[in-house]
Amino acid sequence: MDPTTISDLPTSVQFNFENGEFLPFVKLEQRFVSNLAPMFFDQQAVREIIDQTDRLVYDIRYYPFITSNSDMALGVTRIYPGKVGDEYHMTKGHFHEREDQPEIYFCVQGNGFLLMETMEGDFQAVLWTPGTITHIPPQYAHRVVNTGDHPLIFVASFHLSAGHVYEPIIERGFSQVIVQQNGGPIFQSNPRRN
Ligand code: M6P
Ligand code: ZN
Repeated sequence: MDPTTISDLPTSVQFNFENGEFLPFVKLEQRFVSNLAPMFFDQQAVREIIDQTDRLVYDIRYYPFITSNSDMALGVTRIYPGKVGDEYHMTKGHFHEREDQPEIYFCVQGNGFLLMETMEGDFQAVLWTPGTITHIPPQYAHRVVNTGDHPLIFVASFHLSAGHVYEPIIERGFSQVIVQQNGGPIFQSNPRRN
């Protein structure tokens, strides 16, 4: 990220609880269905969306609070409501490259689940409502799923040096997926693992 943000002085940004934006921010990333293509299990639904009009699934605003000897970062993610096939919109999900790096996620707005899973297969799902704050221990992959009708907004705090590892998620995904059935979310074992 932008090295010009290095500062050894206290730094604040102003967060807007209504829309999840904050100012100033250093980087905005947008992730469309095409960027997440391997993450969804219904590949035909993915292709249909990409062939028609690719759709924004979530965006992330970042601020790296880099000092001369620390690398704390802030990320605010907004997952827009929607589904790919029957599977709800979600983040890619990732492991941290460093095995000693946890993260804190704070659900500000919206409804859904935080999925966490270790390489050994310990799977945990936490129901998320506004105000839920979860500590994600090191070595748990983490993904947020928006099962509501409104944007799900969450604040993340992590070290930049933690790193992101996406390969295991691309290859196998989480052990459970969340799909809509009879108008509400249900968990199913991931068809990609069968
Ligand atoms: C949070 C943080 C970021 C992450 C983002 C989106 O803001 O955990 O590090 O990049 O969510 O998650 P993902 O990279 O899994 O799509
Ligand atoms: Zn993380």
